Amino acid sequence: MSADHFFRRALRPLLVFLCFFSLTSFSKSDELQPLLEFESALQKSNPNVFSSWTPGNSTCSFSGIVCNSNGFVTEINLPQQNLSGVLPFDSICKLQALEKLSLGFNFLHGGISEDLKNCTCLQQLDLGWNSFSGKVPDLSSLGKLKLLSLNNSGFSGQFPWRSLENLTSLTFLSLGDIVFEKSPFPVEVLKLEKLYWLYLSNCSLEGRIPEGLGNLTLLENIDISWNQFYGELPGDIVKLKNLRQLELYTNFLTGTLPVGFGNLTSLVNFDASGNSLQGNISEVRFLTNIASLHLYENQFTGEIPEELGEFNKLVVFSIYGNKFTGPLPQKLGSGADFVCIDASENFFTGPIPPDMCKNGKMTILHLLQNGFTGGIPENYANCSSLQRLRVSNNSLSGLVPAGIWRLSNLSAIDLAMNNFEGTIPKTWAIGSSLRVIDLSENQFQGTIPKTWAMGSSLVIIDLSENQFQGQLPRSMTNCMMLEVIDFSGNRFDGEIPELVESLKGLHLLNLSNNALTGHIPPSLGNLTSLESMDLSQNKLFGEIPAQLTQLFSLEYFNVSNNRLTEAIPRGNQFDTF
Ligand SMILES: *[C@@H]1O[C@H](CO)[C@@H](O)[C@H](O)[C@H]1NC(C)=O
Ligand SMILES: *[C@@H]1O[C@H](CO)[C@@H](O)[C@H](O)[C@H]1NC(C)=O
Ligand SMILES: *[C@@H]1O[C@H](CO)[C@@H](O)[C@H](O)[C@H]1NC(C)=O
Ligand SMILES: *[C@@H]1O[C@H](CO)[C@@H](O)[C@H](O)[C@H]1NC(C)=O
Ligand SMILES: *[C@@H]1O[C@H](CO)[C@@H](O)[C@H](O)[C@H]1NC(C)=O
Ligand SMILES: *[C@@H]1O[C@H](CO)[C@@H](O)[C@H](O)[C@H]1NC(C)=O
Ligand SMILES: *[C@@H]1O[C@H](CO)[C@@H](O)[C@H](O)[C@H]1NC(C)=O
Ligand SMILES: *[C@@H]1O[C@H](CO)[C@@H](O)[C@H](O)[C@H]1NC(C)=O
Ligand SMILES: *[C@@H]1O[C@H](CO)[C@@H](O)[C@H](O)[C@H]1NC(C)=O
Ligand SMILES: *[C@@H]1O[C@H](CO)[C@@H](O)[C@H](O)[C@H]1NC(C)=O
Ligand SMILES: *[C@@H]1O[C@H](CO)[C@@H](O)[C@H](O)[C@H]1NC(C)=O
Ligand SMILES: CC(=O)N[C@H]1CO[C@H](CO)[C@@H](O)[C@@H]1O
Repeated sequence: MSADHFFRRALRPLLVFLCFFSLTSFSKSDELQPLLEFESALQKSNPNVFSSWTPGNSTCSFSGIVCNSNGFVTEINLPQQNLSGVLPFDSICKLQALEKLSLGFNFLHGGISEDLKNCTCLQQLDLGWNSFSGKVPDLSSLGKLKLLSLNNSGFSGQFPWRSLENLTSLTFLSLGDIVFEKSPFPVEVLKLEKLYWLYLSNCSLEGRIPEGLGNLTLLENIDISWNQFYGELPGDIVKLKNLRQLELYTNFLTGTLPVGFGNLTSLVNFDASGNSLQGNISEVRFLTNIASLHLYENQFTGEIPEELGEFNKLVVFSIYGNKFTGPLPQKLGSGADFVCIDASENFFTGPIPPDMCKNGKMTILHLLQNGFTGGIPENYANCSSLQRLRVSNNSLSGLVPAGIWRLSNLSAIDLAMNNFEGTIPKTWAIGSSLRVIDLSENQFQGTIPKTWAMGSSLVIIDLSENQFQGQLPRSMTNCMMLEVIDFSGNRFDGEIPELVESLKGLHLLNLSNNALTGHIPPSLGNLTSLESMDLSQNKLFGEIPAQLTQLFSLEYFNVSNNRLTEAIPRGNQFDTF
């Protein structure tokens, strides 16, 4: 950046002078007409913006207009003004001293005419976030451009990549989120030595990423995500010592992180997720400024370097869906305002790092499907910021720290497929944000409090395959948002409670493999959204209530292995089961 600053300060007066030198017969008064044409093209969309744009006022006092000391218009600054209409480039480019056209975040439509090539003094062309159409015209006469921002502007077709060859002053190039014609990586970019910003995300690029990016040593941001790049990362990117953000996600990249990757010590955000990268990430241990590290859905192997536990800026760490092994660094997250970890679907072993919520900021703790052992560290019992606690399919065991059940911001608690034991506290007041409780396939035992979950916003309750006993709670009859109730594979006894029609959204009711007795309540016929009802392997008796024939959504119905007198009511949709 310092070189760029120098460039701006030292050369700006000279450029202005050069742009003026050619204006022989042009005078200030000639600038009113082009501006009024600009106004009339856009005015209807937001008259307020143009209230000062009247012939009675000096053009230089029009809102959004900046003039130089000689009274010539150098800037049109009207970003985020809800402007719509077609830009009259024939008029705009009559403003022969125009250096900056900033109209991002509007609703401009139509195309850019060839007249743009007359805007030869332009240094900043900012038209991103608009609804233009058609191709971007040749830009090679805009040799003074430093900033070209067209991201998410609606253009299409082939971008004039060749023009970039002439735009050697460019420091900021943003062409992402545009459906261009497919193109290989534009090699013209490799000559733009002043670039610090390169945003080419989601703009139909394909093929290999060439060597040469490493020469653009002022780069601070490279975003080439959401393209179809394949092959290996160019080895020379490790020369980009100023790089703060490197976004490579959602491509088809293979191979390993290049040798020397650890030299990118300025990196703050690194996202390589959704590729097929492999090898270890041992060089990441040098990237001590990293705040956000996304490597999920790749083929990475090896251990997470112990040094990541010392990183005191790391707040988001997402590495799910790889082949990592070994333990997580036990100090992970302890030195930072750590917010989120997702290390699911790897082969991690060892204990859960205890201090990730040390600063009370953590919201997501996802460690599903690994080989973690030990318990849930006591520290998380006072992590009141926690919203999602999901550790299913591990080898965790022991008692769940009591405070966990009381965390009031939790929306999901998923402890399934572990060896947890103990009881559900009698006083567990389900927080209003809790949607999912999955305790299935553990060793939980004891009874469920009668008024448990009363009036909550739960969507899924899965307590299956534990050793719970006693009566089913009556309370969930008024959990209006419930979609899944699975209490199967426990030791519940007593009768099935009346489940009233407030459970309109219930899709699945599984009470199988318990010791339930009594009749099947006719009120189950009120659960009109039910797709699956399994009451098998209990001690139910009597008849199947005729009301159940009203369950037209039912696709699975099982009442086998009970003591019912008649298996299935005749003459209804159950005949098909
Ligand atoms: C000049 O612009 C101001 C708003 O900035 C407006 O109130 C005023 O009416 C304009 N003057 C004339 C003569 O149009
Ligand atoms: C643009 O429109 C939105 C929605 O109508 C409005 O909230 C906003 O204030 C407008 N902005 C300007 C600068 O007029
Ligand atoms: C550009 O400027 C030249 C000379 O001022 C003029 O003749 C021409 O019509 C303008 N427009 C285009 C599209 O070249
Ligand atoms: C672009 O640059 C080339 C080589 O530097 C030059 O010959 C050509 O005139 C330039 N094009 C325009 C339109 O300025
Ligand atoms: C890619 O860009 C197109 C066009 O702007 C947009 O519609 C789409 O949502 C973008 N995709 C992503 C993943 O951002
Ligand atoms: C990068 O710089 C090296 C050394 O200055 C040079 O040999 C090479 O051609 C450059 N690569 C590109 C693609 O410009
Ligand atoms: C990383 O930086 C060190 C020290 O500056 C240097 O010796 C080494 O060659 C660099 N590695 C790579 C791969 O560029
Ligand atoms: C990581 O991979 C590199 C390159 O394959 C290898 O040299 C290094 O020993 C590996 N480091 C660890 C800790 O496995
Ligand atoms: C939780 O309690 C432990 C021990 O009392 C304390 O060190 C930690 O800072 C607390 N965490 C939060 C988020 O309050
Ligand atoms: C549990 O994890 C194992 C691997 O550890 C995996 O094979 C299995 O599919 C997972 N089970 C479920 C139900 O996700
Ligand atoms: C629920 O079903 C029972 C038995 O079929 C019926 O008598 C009752 O009216 C229904 N309840 C509601 C609230 O619809
Ligand atoms: C990421 C990026 O380059 N975003 C740019 C998108 O366009 C707007 C308006 O031109 C710019 O302000 C952003 O910087």
